[in-house]
Amino acid sequence: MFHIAQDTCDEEYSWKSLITQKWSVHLSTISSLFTIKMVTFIAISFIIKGDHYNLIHLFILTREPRRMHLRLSLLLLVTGISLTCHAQSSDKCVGAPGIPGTPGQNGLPGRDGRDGMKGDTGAPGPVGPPGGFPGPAGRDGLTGAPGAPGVQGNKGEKGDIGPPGIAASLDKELQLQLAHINKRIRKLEGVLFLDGKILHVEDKILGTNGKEVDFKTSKATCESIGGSIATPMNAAENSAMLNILKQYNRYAYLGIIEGTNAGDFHYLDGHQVNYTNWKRNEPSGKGKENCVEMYTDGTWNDKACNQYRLTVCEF
Ligand code: MMA
Ligand code: CA
Repeated sequence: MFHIAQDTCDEEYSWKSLITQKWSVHLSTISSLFTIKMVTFIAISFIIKGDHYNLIHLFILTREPRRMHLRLSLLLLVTGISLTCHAQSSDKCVGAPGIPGTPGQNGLPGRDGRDGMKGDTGAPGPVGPPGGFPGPAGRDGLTGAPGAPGVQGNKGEKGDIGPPGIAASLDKELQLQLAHINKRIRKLEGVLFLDGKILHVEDKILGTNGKEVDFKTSKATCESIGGSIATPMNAAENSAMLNILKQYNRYAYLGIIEGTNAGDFHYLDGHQVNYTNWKRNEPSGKGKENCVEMYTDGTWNDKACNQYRLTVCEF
């Protein structure tokens, strides 16, 4: 009929619970059978738990015997409710911690997980056993580089003697061609002479390109056009070269160099010089100035070969 809190309680609560559970239920059903002794017992229970309100009601009921049984039943009902609520709201007590239970058994295995990502490509497999068929032939390769020239063959046999010709001096056709060529050369020499580029001196022609370079370059330039660096062999040639230097107001190297012995100057073909025009107190280099330059007064000076001098060639 009434719900009672199930917590472990102290002694006072046990007493209230006893009253509520035992007395309120059972006495309400047998209230018609109450006697004075029973009423007295209930009154004592109210006194013990300090319920003065119900205690007063109990005495009021006992003074009206006619309605006592009905009132007593209702009173017991209210008392049970009161005790129950009182016990649930404020008289709970904290019990001692219980002993932990034994661990449960392992659960069943879970379901399979989802498929993982695709793995890396595996390493190449081992070479298979021999016995496969050879593949088709490849295409022709590129043409190789030309080989080295072969060894020169033996000289052939001498040919037959040709028919007799005519002397060049008697060959009119050839003589006409030579005359024509000489005429054209004289015209060109005349133009260059007028321009101051060349000078005739005895059987030599002297010329310049107007450039100033060191001895080595000047020599190479002259040789590259079929001439050689100017080398006066006498006073006339020296004078002709001086004319060119005066035009350009520049010094020029000569085709003369110093040998291993200091002061031993010679031509480029190795022959000893047989004409010189040294300035006074020159050569003075004592083996340290291995080239020879011409000043603008026509005199010579031994000089280092790395200076920039006018290129003058002879043909
Ligand atoms: C320079 C140099 C020489 C030359 C002397 C003459 C100082 O050296 O040109 O070769 O002999 O001048 O004084
Ligand atoms: Ca000198």
